[in-house]
Order: sequence, then structure tokens, then C-alpha cells
Amino acid sequence: MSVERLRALIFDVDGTMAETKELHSQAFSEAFSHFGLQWHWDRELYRVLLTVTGGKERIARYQSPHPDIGAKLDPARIAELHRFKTARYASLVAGGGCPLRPGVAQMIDMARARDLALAIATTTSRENVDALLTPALGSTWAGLFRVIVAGDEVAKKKPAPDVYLNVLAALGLPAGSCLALEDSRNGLLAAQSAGIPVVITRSMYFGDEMFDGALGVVGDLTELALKSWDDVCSGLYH
Ligand code: XBP
Ligand code: MG
Repeated sequence: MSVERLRALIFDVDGTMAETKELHSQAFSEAFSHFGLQWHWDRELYRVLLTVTGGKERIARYQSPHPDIGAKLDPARIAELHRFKTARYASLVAGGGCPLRPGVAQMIDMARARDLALAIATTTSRENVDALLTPALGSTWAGLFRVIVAGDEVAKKKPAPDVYLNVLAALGLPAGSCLALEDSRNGLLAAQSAGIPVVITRSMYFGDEMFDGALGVVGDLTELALKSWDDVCSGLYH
């Protein structure tokens, strides 16, 4: 693929733009305490639970194989608990508690300098993205992204392709002219199912996973941002 054919960068958020997962986990814990639940999602358990995308879906899945965990929440109660968790997460990141990962700002700058469209395809909510990116990129951050599609705006969350298909439709671009930046296997599968090439940036929770089918796997996005754009494209699309 030539430089001219690459037209858009599509960012995943959690794990890709910032290492948010510890703060999501902390917000879940605070919500469990607030609702009087004796649930403890330690790091190992959370790693397993992260294979389920979406906070509400993660809670539902946690309950299903654990009949002995005490309260079994119905969907309305799960939604209430998750609203509390979302508010806690927003306050945890609001003061800049979760900076962008290395290379993210440079990738945004490179894309803008080359007139590439920027987009976001995330499983989390738009309000969580706003809470995270306002301290990192300023209150006008949303103006940087031509398209933003969040988890609750589609029928099926990742690994289904829905968020990516909606992004492509809104961008009006073919999948092959876009590049998705992801950190998880579910994200990789979602973008691949939409036909979009993917580069994986290894994150804290998915650092040792296999990412078969990714165009590239980097430790962080400085590995892409520090290369010349021609190198990036020729390295990815040889
Ligand atoms: C992110 C998720 C989300 C977050 C929590 O996955 O799966 O569920 O963990 O956010 P990805 P919510 O990075 O692949 O988009 O609690 O708002 O769902
Ligand atoms: Mg992610």
C-alpha cells in the first residue's frame, strides 16, 4: 500500500490510547463496595474477565459461573451499578490521572500533518472517552476526530465488527485505506472482521498474547511515530 492510499487512522481507546484498565478495575471495585457486594476482582481475575468486552457484559458474565457469590443482579441493577462505576471512572481520570501512552500524541500529529482522517472505535462509553481525553488533549479534543463510535451505540461490541463498520460508513472510506490501532485480541478480531488492517500496541494486560494476522505488533506507538511515515507505510504494507 502506498502512502497515498492510507487515508485514516482508527484508534481503540482502552489500552491503546492510555493504560486505563487499572482505573476501570478500581472503579468497578469502588462500585462493588458501594453496592455492598463482596466481589474482589484482583489483577489475575480481571485479566480473564477482560476477554468479555463491555463493563455491563463483564459483570453479567462474572455472575453466571458463580452461583455462590451472594447477590445475583438483574440487568436493571447491573446498569445501575455500571452507572456508578462510570461516574467513579470519570472522576479518577478527570484530573489527568491517566496520561496518553507514548507515541499516541505523535501519531495524531503525524496523521493531521498528512491529512489523514482520525477516528475512534471503542467499547467503552463516549462519556468515558471524554473524561479521559479532555485532560490529555484539551476540551476541544473531539474536533480532532472525524468519527467517534462507542460501545453502546452499536448492537454488538467487539469482537463483533460493528463499531468498525460504523466508523467506515461514517468516514465513507474503504476498509483497506484505513489502519486500526488496537491492543487486544478482541479489538484485532473486530477490525479484521471489518476488513481493516491492524497494528497492535502491546498493553499491560495483553502484553504476552498472540496477535495472529496483525500487520505489526509494537511495544508502544513511538515505534511507529518515530519512523518516517514512508517507513511506517512500507513496513506495514509490503
Ligand atoms: C474496552 C472494554 C471496556 C472497558 C470498560 O475494550 O472492554 O469494557 O474495559 O469500559 P476495548 P465500560 O479497548 O477493546 O474497546 O465499563 O464503559 O464498558
Ligand atoms: Mg483496547
